[in-house]
Order: sequence, then structure tokens, then C-alpha cells
Amino acid sequence: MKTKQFHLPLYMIASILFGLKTLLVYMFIFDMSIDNLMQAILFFLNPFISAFAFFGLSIWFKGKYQKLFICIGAFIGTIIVWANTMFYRDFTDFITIPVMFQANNAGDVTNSISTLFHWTDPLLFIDVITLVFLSFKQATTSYIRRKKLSILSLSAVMVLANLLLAEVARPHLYTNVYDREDIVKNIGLFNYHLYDIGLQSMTTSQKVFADGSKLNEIKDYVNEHVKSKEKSDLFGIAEDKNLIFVSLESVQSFVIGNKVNGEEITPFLNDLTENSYYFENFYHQVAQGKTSDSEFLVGNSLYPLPGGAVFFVRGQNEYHAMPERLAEQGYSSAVFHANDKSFWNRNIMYDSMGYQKFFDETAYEITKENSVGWGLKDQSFFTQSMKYLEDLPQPFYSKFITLTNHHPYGLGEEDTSIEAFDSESETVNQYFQTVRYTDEAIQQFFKQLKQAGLYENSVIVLMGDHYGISEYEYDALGQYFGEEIDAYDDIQLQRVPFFIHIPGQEGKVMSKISGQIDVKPTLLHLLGVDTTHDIGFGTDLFTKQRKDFIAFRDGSFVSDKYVYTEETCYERGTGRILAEDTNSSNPSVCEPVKDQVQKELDYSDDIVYGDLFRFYDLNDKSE
Ligand code: GP9
Ligand code: MN
Repeated sequence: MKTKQFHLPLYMIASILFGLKTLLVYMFIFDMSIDNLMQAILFFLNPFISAFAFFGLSIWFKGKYQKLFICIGAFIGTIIVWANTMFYRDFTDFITIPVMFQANNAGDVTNSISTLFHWTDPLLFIDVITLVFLSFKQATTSYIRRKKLSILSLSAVMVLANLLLAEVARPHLYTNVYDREDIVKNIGLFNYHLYDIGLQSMTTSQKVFADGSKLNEIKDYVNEHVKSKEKSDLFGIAEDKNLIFVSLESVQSFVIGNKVNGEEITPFLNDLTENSYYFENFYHQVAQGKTSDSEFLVGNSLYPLPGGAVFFVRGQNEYHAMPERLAEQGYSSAVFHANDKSFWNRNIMYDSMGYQKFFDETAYEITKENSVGWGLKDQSFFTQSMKYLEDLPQPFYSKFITLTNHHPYGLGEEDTSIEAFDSESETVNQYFQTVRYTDEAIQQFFKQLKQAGLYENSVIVLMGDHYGISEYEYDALGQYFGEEIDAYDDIQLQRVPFFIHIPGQEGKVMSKISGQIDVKPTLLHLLGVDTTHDIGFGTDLFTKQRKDFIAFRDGSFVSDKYVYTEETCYERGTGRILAEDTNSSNPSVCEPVKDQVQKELDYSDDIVYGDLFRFYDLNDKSE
């Protein structure tokens, strides 16, 4: 009986093992930068503090229930860590509550999940197995129960100290959140999840208490800082023409005009830059909602949300989206996308945005032969779409969303036209081949439009929806570029192609910075639609006087002169560091823009969370 005294109590063993495991995940899976000494200390300690605070609770239970609490707790905790590692590999981000409710997407991501799974993942459960084993072996730990109040106080003090010191390591951590990584590395993964739960409940109550009063302030801001005062020369140039918009899955700008193994990656798109308006510094601005966020930006000229996909979180709001605005001008509208209609909650959100038709996977004949990866191959997708497109009442606004160039970028040999790249990452290697496939699919679609007699009378817009190669693959992508990819390069890599092809017009390469937020006013103006009363945060890209920054959801931005990311201000073009303002007492030239970016993101969130367009009648010109 005496030896029992030397036993480390099970909750202590659990805290050490679980803490250590979480720390290893921080170090080897999550790519988190350490900004200062305090942060380094918290980074190493917070996994143990959280684990101790949690497993310490076990001593409030008696006998075998203590062990049960510890084992089940460790198991559930491990599932949470594991889910985050899988999610991180794809999104370089942490799970949020709204993302979890996107469960309908689960079926479709199984393919990706199997590639995101790593053979080392089962090792995450070693501590759980050890704890179960020790529970059977170790004598009862109930003698510890006498200490329960001291353990509880110690936990509370440690957690509180962690939360307070985090504010020292990263000032305004809780009030000015733009990067979930900041929260995780300072207060830990589990506290982050608790924080997220609190945040989500707050935003839900925001809608309940919202009224329209904020809209006037937002409208004044938009009129003063966002909208151009004059019309562009191209206003109305495509009046009454059909608008054919193609969302190019995961296509980034770096492939345009570039080669792999000596061969052009996108020969058709390269040629298209010669006779289209091609925006070479156009940035995607999506957050966790990926493709759906890009659709949201384009449709509304509003920013996506800081957590979760707005398609899910606010799928039933009132919007004044492109299809609705165009319907007022007599346009019909349709979306073509050969996937499950509920993916990204599209069926619900498309109604809210005013799309009249949605040709989802049930509209297509999908066989083993004509599909790969996520489903129907793009070439068959376009071919099968033609009959529906030809039947649409004209003028129409149609949106096509491609799918083949989606992570993990698998393609059968019969569809592969160029050699894979040679690096340590299969994802990167195959990416070039599936991008080429998309290029060929677009070329074929142009031909089909000409054959159907639709080409001449349409404006064709092509846009990359978001990045295809995540940060997780930057070592391999760096091999392609022949240099390491740093934070500045990362922002440059968020450029996606944007083409406006107006048959009969020469076009031009446009170099000024631009982004998905600008698409709605730009296209509506080309079609001659007045947007004086619209509220949005983008500018017509053909006007001279324009807002001079592109904001990203995490608060970083690109402006004409500067690039601001990861709390560092760079000179745009050279990448020279101008200031590393990890604390606010060291202001930099980026500061004024940074404040405006935050203001705009907040205004956009006010509109979306508060569902403020409920209170705004676009057609009541007295507003
Ligand atoms: C799914 C497709 C891909 O329908 O749009 O979505 P993503 O994973 O890129 O957001
Ligand atoms: Mn996508």
C-alpha cells in the first residue's frame, strides 16, 4: 500500500502526455510563427495548462469514474486535435463552429480527406491507449480527492495567467482578431475553441438586436471612400449582352504565362490575355468558405465572414446580389455546377441571391468514365451544359463553376497533356496537369459557344476562385520557383486570374491592384446598370479614381504602395520590410490603411451579421 504514494496520479500523467502531444502537433503540423519571448513561453506552456485544467477536474469524481473521465476526455480531446490537423492540411486554418455545421459537405470531401490523412495520425492516440492501460493497472486515485479545491484554484490561476499574458504577448488579442493562429498559439487550441463558441453566440445575438440605423453611417462611408465619382468610358458598353461567368476552380495567377518542364501550362488562357481585359494583379479574398466565399464576394461586393462560410452562416439574409440586380433589367439567371446542390448550402443561398435556376449534379449524366476526383470532368460538364444554356431566355447571366482542378488534383492518363512537376509533393506535381486540363476545357467551351451562336453576343468572364496550393505545400512550390516562399510572396500568390473578354474588343492588360470585391460594380457597369444606391465595398475597375487597397479577411492587405501581412509592413514591388509593428507603439506607414481595412471589414460584418439589407429598399431612391 505504501508504494501507492509514489504513483504519479493519473490526471497528472494525462496532463503531461496530452500536453506533450498537443505541443508536438503545434510544432510539426501547425505552421505557427513565434513573435516574441512571451509568446514562445505561452506556446510551450499552454498545452499543459489546458490539459491540467481539464484532467484536474477528474478528481471531483469518485474512484473508477475519475479514470473514465480521464480516458473519455483524452479520447474526445484527441479527436478534436486530429480533426484540426486534417483541416489545417487543407485550409491552413483551425476549425470554427460554423465550419462544423457544414457537415453536408462531408460526403464530398471524403476524397480529399483520404489524402489529408497522414500515416502518422494514429500516433495521436498513443496517450489515450496508455491512459486506458494505466487505468486498468493503477490502483484507485481517489485519495487525491482531498486536494480538489487546491487543484481547482491552481488550474484557475494558471488559465487566468495564460489568458492575461497572452494579451501581453499579442496586444488586443481578444478585441482585434484577424488571425485564428494568434489565438491558438497564445491561449491554446482548446481555449481557442471555447473562445470561438463565445464569438459565435455573440454574432447570433447581433442579428436579433440589429436595426437599420447603422446603414446610414455605412452608406456615407461607401459614398465617400469606395465609390468612384465618375463613370468609366466602358459604362454600358455591353448593354443587353449575355454575361457568362466562369469560376475557375483553384487556378492561381502564377500559372499564366509560365511553363513547367519547358511547356506552357495554360496556352489558351495565355492567348486570351492578348484580346481580353486581363487583370494581372487581381487577388482572391476568400476565407473559410473557399469557392462559396468567392461567389459571395462576386455576387454582393461584401466581404466573407471571419469564421465559417457566409453561405451557411447567413444563407437566408436579404441580399441585393448580381442576379437580382440583373433581373430588374430583364436578365434571366442560372448557375451550372455538377455537384450536390446542398454543398456550401448553395441551394438555399442561391435563392437568397436571386438565381432563378441551378443546374446541379442531377442535371448531368455522370458516369465512371466522365468523372474524376470530385465528380463530373469539366469538359463533359461544359458539353452537357450547352443544351441548357441555349434554352435560357436572353439576355442571361450564367455562372459556371468548374471542379476538375480541385485538391488533390488527380487526373486519369487519358486527360493528361503535360508531364507532372517533380517535387516532394504529389499535390503540387499534379496541380500543373489539372490546371492544363481546365485550360483545355475553357478552350473547348469557347468553341462550343461559337458553334451555338452565343459567343458574339456575350461577355465572357473568367476568374480563379482562390488559391490551389496551400501554405502547407510551400516547400514543394518553392522548388518550382527555385526560391523559398516567404510571407510577402505568400500574399503575391493570392493572385488569381481575372479576364473580361468582350468579343470584338481588343482588351488590355490591367496592372493596378484589384480583387473579387470589385467584380460586381465592374460587371454591372459594363452592362449599363446604375449602382448609385448599391452598398458594397468594391469599385468599378475601369474607373480612374479608385480605392487603393485590397483587403484580406485576416486584416492584411495590398495597397498601391504597401503590402501588409503577419504584422509586417512591406514595400510593394520590392518586398523590403518597412516596419515590423508587433506592438501598436511602433506605428508604420501601413497603419492608416490597416485601420481603414479593419473599418471596412467591420462594416461588412455589420451588414451580414445584422442582416441589415432587411432595412434597405434599393429602389426607394429617397434612401
Ligand atoms: C464544390 C466546389 C469546391 O462544389 O465548389 O469547393 P471548394 O472546396 O473549392 O470550396
Ligand atoms: Mn474552390
